[in-house]
Amino acid sequence: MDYFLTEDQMALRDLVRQIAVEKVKPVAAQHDRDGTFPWDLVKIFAEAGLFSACVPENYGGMGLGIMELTIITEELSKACGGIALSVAASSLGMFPMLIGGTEELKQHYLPTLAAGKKLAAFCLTEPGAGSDAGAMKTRAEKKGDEYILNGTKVFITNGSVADVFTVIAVTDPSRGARGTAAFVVEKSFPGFKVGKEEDKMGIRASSTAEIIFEDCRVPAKNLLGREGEGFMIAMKTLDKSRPGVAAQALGIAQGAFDLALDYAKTRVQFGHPIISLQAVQFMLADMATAIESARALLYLAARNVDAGEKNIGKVSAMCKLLASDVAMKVTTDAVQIFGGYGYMRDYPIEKYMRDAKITQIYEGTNQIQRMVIARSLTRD
Ligand code: COS
Repeated sequence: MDYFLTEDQMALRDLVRQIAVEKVKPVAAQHDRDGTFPWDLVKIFAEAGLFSACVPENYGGMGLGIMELTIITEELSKACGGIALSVAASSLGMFPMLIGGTEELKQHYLPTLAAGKKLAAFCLTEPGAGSDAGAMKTRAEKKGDEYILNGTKVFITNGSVADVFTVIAVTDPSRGARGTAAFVVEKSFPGFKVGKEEDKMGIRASSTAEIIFEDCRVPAKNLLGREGEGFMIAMKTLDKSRPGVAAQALGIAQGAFDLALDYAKTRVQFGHPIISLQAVQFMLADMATAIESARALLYLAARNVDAGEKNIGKVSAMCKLLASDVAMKVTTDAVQIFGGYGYMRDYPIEKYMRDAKITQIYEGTNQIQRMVIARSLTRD
């Protein structure tokens, strides 16, 4: 299908596809089994400039957009949805800086992050504030020219491997979501601690950890935007980042589909390859159709975000909702086509099903995406 990619976008896609096939695919199963973070691959991604896609050129980036990040994430996720997340989650951590950072702050942090020399992470979720992000309790109190942070963030992607964290915390508990602020916090700041590293069902090559602030001292100049704007910055961040989750889901779906199609052509039952059976053909037809519909909506959403369209929240939520549901269905059907072998860890297909599940949950569950879409419909 022709999605009207530019020459440069096609060149980027081909480059990342090559890295995915040659470097990521051979080690994906090992990282999944051991739950280890792919530091060697991070170096390769950094050399290829993948961490810099969404960073403007004056901060050392390629000055590209969400469309290019989508291409990168989709291609890497075809090989491994967990390994792909190292790039996507670092971009997520950088978005609040791009949205609310001062010139000085952006000059200070973005070049190193764009070069992939350090990784970033985004801290919003708390034990008691998941879908209800506004219920966060992490406190930030101003004392002189510092903010003192206390609280715990959970399920932080890149949590144990990042050096730079964008953190949303409460500055005025009496004002709800309007009493929050966003900060850039370095791992080296006093009072910063990495807590429990999670042992997950899927995306096991990605780090997911608890982040603890115990009288953590953050310079006041690391405030993003103004006090009161934290929740708004978080929501704007998610509007930009949800296509990234859709891209991850799409890549996972495509990777599983490609394997299932190949398997159906070679697996012989009843004297013929199973692809000659209409039951299998119809499954593959439905899978291919669902994947292309998810891709079409995702590319539209990414282009809308890059064009600076208003109300990107709706289309961004729509593409994440569709692509992640497609990923779950397609990977489940791919396991079905593999039959008993599909259920075995010796074969690569069950990993895709495990990796797919998180895309329906994080950066807002699909129930929250429906809420965002419905609110937009009623408001418009
Ligand atoms: N862009 C800018 N501002 C936004 C916004 C957006 N997309 N969405 C909401 N806001 C603003 C609202 O305008 C409102 O501001 P005012 O008080 O000034 O009017 C404020 O933020 C609060 O918004 P709202 O009342 O809609 O908040 P709710 O508590 O009802 O919840 C949802 C909003 C459910 C959408 C939000 O909590 C959410 O996205 N939850 C999921 C969180 C998530 O995705 N977590 C994943 C972890 S991050 S990897």
